[in-house]
Amino acid sequence: MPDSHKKHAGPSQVFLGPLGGERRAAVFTGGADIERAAFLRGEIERHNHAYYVLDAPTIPDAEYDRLFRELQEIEVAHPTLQTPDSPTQRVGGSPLAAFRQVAHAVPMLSLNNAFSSAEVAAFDRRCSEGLGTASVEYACEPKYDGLAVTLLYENGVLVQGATRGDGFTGEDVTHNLRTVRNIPLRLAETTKVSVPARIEVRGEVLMPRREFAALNERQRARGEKEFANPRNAAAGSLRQLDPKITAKRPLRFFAYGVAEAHAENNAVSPEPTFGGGAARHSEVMERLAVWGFPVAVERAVVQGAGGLLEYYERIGAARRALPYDIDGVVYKVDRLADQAKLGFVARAPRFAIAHKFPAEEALTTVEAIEVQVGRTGAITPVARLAPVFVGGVTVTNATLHNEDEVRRKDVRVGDTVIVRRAGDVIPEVAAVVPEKRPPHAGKFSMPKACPVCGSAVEKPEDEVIARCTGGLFCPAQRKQALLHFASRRAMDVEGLGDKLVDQLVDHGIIKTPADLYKLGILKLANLERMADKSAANLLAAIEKSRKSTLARFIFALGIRNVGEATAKDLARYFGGLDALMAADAEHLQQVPDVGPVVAASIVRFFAEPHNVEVVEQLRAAGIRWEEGTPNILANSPIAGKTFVLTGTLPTLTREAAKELIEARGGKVAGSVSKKTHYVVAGAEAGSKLDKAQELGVTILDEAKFMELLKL
Ligand code: 5U1
Repeated sequence: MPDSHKKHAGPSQVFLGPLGGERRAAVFTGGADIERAAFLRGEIERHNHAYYVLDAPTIPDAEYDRLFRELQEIEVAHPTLQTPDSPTQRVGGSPLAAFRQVAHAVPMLSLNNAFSSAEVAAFDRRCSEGLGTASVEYACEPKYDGLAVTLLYENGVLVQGATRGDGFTGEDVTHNLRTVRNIPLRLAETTKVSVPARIEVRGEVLMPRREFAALNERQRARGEKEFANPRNAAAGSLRQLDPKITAKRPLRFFAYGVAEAHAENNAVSPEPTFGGGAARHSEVMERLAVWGFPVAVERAVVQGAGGLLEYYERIGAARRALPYDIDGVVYKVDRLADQAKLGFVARAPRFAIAHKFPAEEALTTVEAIEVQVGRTGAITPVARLAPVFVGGVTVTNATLHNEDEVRRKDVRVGDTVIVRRAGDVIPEVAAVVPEKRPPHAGKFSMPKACPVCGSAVEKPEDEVIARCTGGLFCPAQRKQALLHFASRRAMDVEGLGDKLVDQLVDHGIIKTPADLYKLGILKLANLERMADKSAANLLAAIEKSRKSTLARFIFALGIRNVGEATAKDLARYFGGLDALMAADAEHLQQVPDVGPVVAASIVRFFAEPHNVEVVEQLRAAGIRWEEGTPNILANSPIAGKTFVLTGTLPTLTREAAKELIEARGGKVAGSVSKKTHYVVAGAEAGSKLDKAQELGVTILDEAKFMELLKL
């Protein structure tokens, strides 16, 4: 988020001490301040409009802040100069006790829906027959997935804002709507279109997707309830009694029409003028934009059913790229006189229709929570669902991402959940409906063993993903493991690519990389698109790979966190595979650049008997390399171990003992703790010996010490 956004979004961050007010009071010059305040209001709103409506900031943050602060100072010093359309009102005033009811002078109707091309064609037919014209022009725009509101302006100033409610009576949320940054508090006056004395503008309040995700992130960090979707977040934010809370929520408004407009205030005109005689809905939208309202840039005027369907396809394809959620498109007969002619049926206009996209969210129940093992061993909890039609397909599974996510959303077996499938994204459980939880709904726990191969499941503390540790053995990871094993920088088996691996694994010919070395021409010849020559080439490449290097072999095993460079370091340090396999985490950390995370991965890999089995099979298959000269530390039994020396040893000085330890990769510490591995005690050992006994640390005399060092 750019800084300017934060700044414009939060003038409440501007601190104004009492001093500011006093200072202004001292320089109050009556008329000059009135003029200055009016000028500042105009300037600030102009910059707000540029930033929030046009998406084109016009001044640096610091300058915006300066103007804002100056206006605040004038208003604090002279409260009578504070007007309801002042941008300082956007930070939210005092909380309300309850919402006042507002009767809508013009009911806020709902739209009929169309779910298919046939229904759209029928709508077009009804319109053209009703109007007696061969072809009708329509104004089209996205259907925002937010909350409908109505805004009343008198003499260009926002005086009331209300929710739709039941369509006839809504709630007065003026205090909250004033905090929505892209709602004009005063209509822009231009020479192009005069501002009507009284006008009621209708539109939708919503929360952009990205801001919604950030809000949920903040809610999560504070341990507060997250919102299921942007629409719920927008609704929850608008129905706050405390406008200061609403002011902090990233709400946006889009205007989609005018309910009524009158040239003169309080004139009850049966023929709304729409601010100076607009003849078409598309012109009304232009005027709204001129007055400062945000309107959809995606709007268009099209001809007939063909034009409508093309528009639907175009917006549908662009849907995911829009910054906010839409649930369809709206078509309106463009000419206002034609709208009036077609009129209304029941509670919906005949001249408009909403063409809905397939719903992206639906309710269903969780029948089970199981886990799925991915190609890399990642274990993902998956909700098995009662089949539900969502996002245009029937969904029976939804990802729960990881164990933390299951806990955070508190998803349990038997729960009713909101499932979301947006675009081609994998369906996910967006939220649980807590009121519908049955008694004894089953909690999920991560299995200890991989459901596919039975190997141990590990989840390092600082990671979110649990993994199967049987990388070389696990059928779920077979293809990935094999491709990696054969890759150029690993065992370099030329010609063993994706398609071949798919066939070899799918036909059950290869289960582990060791099976590669058992392949014969007969097995290969039966595979698709495998000519004799290719089969012979592959066998030759496999044969060639038998002679390799230890570093390549270590890398080929696919141990998590062990890349090519680490594999080389390990090979150089240990010189042979047995020493590597026997090393514990402390010992492994003696290798340059190997830290606790890498060391733990290596230990985990060789602790899994399935992996060791495959390593042995590979060695038995005749893979060989020249063993290097191991680092002196590689076979040291004390590498990585911590010693404490106390008392006088019979022959060794303390210095000599220290040198012996350090030369073998051990460390010498000054005091005994739980982390001490050995205490070497001589005559007149003091409190360190007592402490070692207390903590159960192994105590060695000089002879045992020398024995340990194999001296
Ligand atoms: N975009 C849009 N949404 N929407 C909702 N336009 C629009 N128009 C509406 C409604 C209820 O009603 C008018 C056609 C009266």
